[in-house]
Amino acid sequence: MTHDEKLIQRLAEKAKIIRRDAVEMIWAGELGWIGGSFSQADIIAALMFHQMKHDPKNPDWEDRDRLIVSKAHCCETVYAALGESGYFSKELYKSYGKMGATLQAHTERIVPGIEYSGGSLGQGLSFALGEALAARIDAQKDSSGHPIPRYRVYCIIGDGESNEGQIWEAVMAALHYKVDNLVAILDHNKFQSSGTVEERMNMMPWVDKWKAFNWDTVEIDGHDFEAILTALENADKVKGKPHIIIAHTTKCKGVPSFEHKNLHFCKLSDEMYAEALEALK
Ligand SMILES: Cc1ncc(C[n+]2csc(CCOP(=O)(O)OP(=O)(O)O)c2C)c(N)n1
Repeated sequence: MTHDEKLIQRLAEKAKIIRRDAVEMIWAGELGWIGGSFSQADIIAALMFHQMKHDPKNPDWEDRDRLIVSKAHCCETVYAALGESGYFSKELYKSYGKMGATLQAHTERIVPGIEYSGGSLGQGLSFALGEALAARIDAQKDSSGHPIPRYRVYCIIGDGESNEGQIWEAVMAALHYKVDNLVAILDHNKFQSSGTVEERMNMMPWVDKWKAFNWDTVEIDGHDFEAILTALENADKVKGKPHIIIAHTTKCKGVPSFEHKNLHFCKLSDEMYAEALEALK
């Protein structure tokens, strides 16, 4: 263990809060993406409550680190992390998914703190690459004349989403431009909307694929804060290439009776709502 136990506990508590708030949103909206939103919750907590430099009072601060959630359907834990950080009032959760509401079922840039409007999968990594390249503009230079990027860009992609060809175009381009301030995180929860990733489009072995593209590649347990923090910190140290963290996760993580089920886009019954709140007390 290299990280302070108190830090790990604080992040675990934040992850629980954002899962609980996500449940309230999905309950209020009568539909939601519980599975994929919960699988990425620990990663989101580590990024937003520790790793990233950002300022809820100044969401457009030019030098902020960027979080691009390419699997933008999994919006509830992202909104919950923003609300918990103070980007907007948690009152907004009550209108989640309603006609005309700010918080819709795919992230949109109208929400303070949201960097990317998504929904059509496969495009966020390209967007993140553009943001990462932009961080070199007007950047200071190191002693050998290389630009020191003004911020880092984190991009969460899905394993089902990785069927999209555009992901792999971005992978090639990011290496070509040696974009080392770009960290992609694969939420490898083994499911997509209509079944397992393996049965829909088997892309194994994942690690070999990313390594073949010469990205700095690491494979971790995406629910282990120690592992998440270490991977994020190590990514800062490797220069000259982009980084991929292949995070093994569990769809619906956090509510034991939901785990390993593909609750992709679903309505919570009264019993499920009660079970979720009980598990996340
Ligand atoms: C271009 C495109 N094709 C299809 C869809 C429909 N769709 C919504 S979610 C989803 C599954 C994505 O799987 P994954 O990235 O693994 O998401 P997770 O399981 O983490 O929710 C699909 C195919 C879409 N939103 N965009």
